[in-house]
Amino acid sequence: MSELLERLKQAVMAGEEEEAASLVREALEGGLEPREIMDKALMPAMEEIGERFSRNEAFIPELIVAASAMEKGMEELKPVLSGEDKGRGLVILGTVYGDIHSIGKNLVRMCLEGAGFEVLDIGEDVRTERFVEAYREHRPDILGLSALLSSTMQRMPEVIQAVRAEDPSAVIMVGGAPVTQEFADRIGASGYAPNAFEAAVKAKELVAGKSR
Ligand code: B1M
Repeated sequence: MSELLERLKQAVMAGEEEEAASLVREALEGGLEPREIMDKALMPAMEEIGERFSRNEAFIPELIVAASAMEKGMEELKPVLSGEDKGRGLVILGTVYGDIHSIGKNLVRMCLEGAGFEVLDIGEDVRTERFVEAYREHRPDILGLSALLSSTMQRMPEVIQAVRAEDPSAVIMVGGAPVTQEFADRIGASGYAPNAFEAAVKAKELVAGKSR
């Protein structure tokens, strides 16, 4: 199996979409859990391509094709992640303004849906006013903010402030590679999760806390 995961990692890094999808199917058929496939092949592929990018050994086009292959692979995980539970509540999810990274957010969406949440994904590069509008219109149980850049994570406090001006009890969860628990606490977020699987766990805790 580890050889299969290594091939999957290489396929994602090379941007081979069909190969990535087929290897994810093969891994699932072989009995691997989605989390293992994520942690041992898909995530390491993105980390390695990101590191190569930092060293000027890979460039934006390579990042883009790797991202597409990653998304293709993730699509195969979707049916397996979707659970039977429904009706845990509504989450509005978006990547903050100035940030077009979508993969992490999409994976969080899939895991939340799998955990029984309805998710309204309002996309990437979302302006603060748009978060407020969506919050006002739908009154979600949780608002989820994602950021992948150390510059754009600085937008999060602004969104939290604006949404809390609308509803002081708004429950807001934050995450993304540069975001930490310490940062989340400092900006007054209600919750933080380091990855998509933990995001589903944290979201359940947050709605349970709300109903007490
Ligand atoms: Co960009 N990029 N990128 N990029 N990119 C990073 C993030 C970077 C670390 C690469 C590097 O330099 N090593 C670096 C950021 C440095 C920093 O600020 N700290 C970077 C940069 C610099 C840039 C550009 C500025 C490059 C340029 O143009 N010069 C540019 C910015 C564009 C913009 O947003 N304005 C840019 C562009 C891009 C692409 C468009 C080419 C592409 C994105 C394609 C897409 O998303 N559709 C891209 C990619 C692919 C990456 C890397 C390689 C991979 C990101 C990814 O998808 N990871 C990334 C390097 C890396 O991460 N190692 C990099 C996989 C994904 C599943 O993980 O997104 O972390 P992640 O999500 C996790 C957790 O963070 C968490 O759960 C997810 C799943 O477990 N999580 C949450 C995420 N959101 C959450 C929300 C929650 C809870 C948990 O609650 C609501």
